[in-house]
Amino acid sequence: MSTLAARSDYAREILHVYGIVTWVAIGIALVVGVALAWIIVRFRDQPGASRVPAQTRGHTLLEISWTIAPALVLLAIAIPTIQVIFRTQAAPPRDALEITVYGHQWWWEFRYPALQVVTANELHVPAGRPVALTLQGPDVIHSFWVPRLGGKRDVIPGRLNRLTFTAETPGEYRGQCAEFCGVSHANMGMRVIVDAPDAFARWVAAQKTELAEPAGLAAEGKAIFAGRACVGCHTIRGVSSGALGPDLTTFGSRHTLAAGLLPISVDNVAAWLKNPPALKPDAKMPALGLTDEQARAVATYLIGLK
Ligand code: HEC
Ligand SMILES: [Cu+2]
Repeated sequence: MSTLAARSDYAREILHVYGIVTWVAIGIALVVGVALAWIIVRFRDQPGASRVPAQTRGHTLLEISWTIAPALVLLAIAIPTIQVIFRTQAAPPRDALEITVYGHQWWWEFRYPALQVVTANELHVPAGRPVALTLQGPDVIHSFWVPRLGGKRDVIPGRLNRLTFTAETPGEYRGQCAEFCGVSHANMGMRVIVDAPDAFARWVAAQKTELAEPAGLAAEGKAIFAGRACVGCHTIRGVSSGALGPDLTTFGSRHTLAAGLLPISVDNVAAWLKNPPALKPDAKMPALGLTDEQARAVATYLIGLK
């Protein structure tokens, strides 16, 4: 999660301004440091020196120059900064992939309206194509931040913020909510998976294929899921249509559980289902009193959804 290893046009723009500010600051620090060292040595107390050195008041040239010099420094920083603000706030190109990002306490929802795909916590984007994120939120302020790709941009209830970037290199990039949003703010991670264009097309196709009817333990899990409150909060295409929690239609194709909290495995998912707030403080999914066997059956069913 380093802003210094930029892998998108947007992140490079920010790094460019960051570089200018850093070099300007290093230059000023050198001038001040050298001048200070020189003054300390040159004007140190010496045997026989008079106690009070000559006093200067109202030196016009000095006062004008230390007003103009900082103004020039600020100008040198402001020009590239303002240019970058305009470049990164420009309307997204026409061929951009539209994605709506919802920041929830404490997980991320990603909707691809044109592709009719909905997922959570792991955002897939194609390399080399601009993506236009629209950020919005139903509860409190969050902030979308994937240091190597883009952000921070706040996710503000009642307001649409935009963030456009083109990811360069396929790979996995970690992100994190960057605006304190409550008890589990630190547990509100995300991953952006940048796919080569053909891999992205395969991922989209996989999100939309008909789900196979489960058998054995997974079939038991499906029956438990369908008979419980789960259906009121979670969507599984063809099974339920809840909207308070993440869409689980292709839960098994994700790598992590509950916004990057744990890797997905039968043990971890079963532990989550038995008592979510025990793993993630104040999680908005309640413990629903599943037994160990029931939790394992549902976990097996959910992991099979891919
Ligand atoms: C009151 C609504 C509610 C109910 C009922 C509920 N959940 Fe959840 N569930 C949520 C919320 C909200 C989250 C996101 C929690 C977080 O990550 O902070 C979640 C997260 C999950 C996750 C992790 C999803 C991911 O993408 O990482 C799974 C799996 C899950 N729930 C399964 C279930 C199952 C199975 C049931 C029924 C036994 C159930 N839930 C009942 C609201 C609910
Ligand atoms: Cu947060």
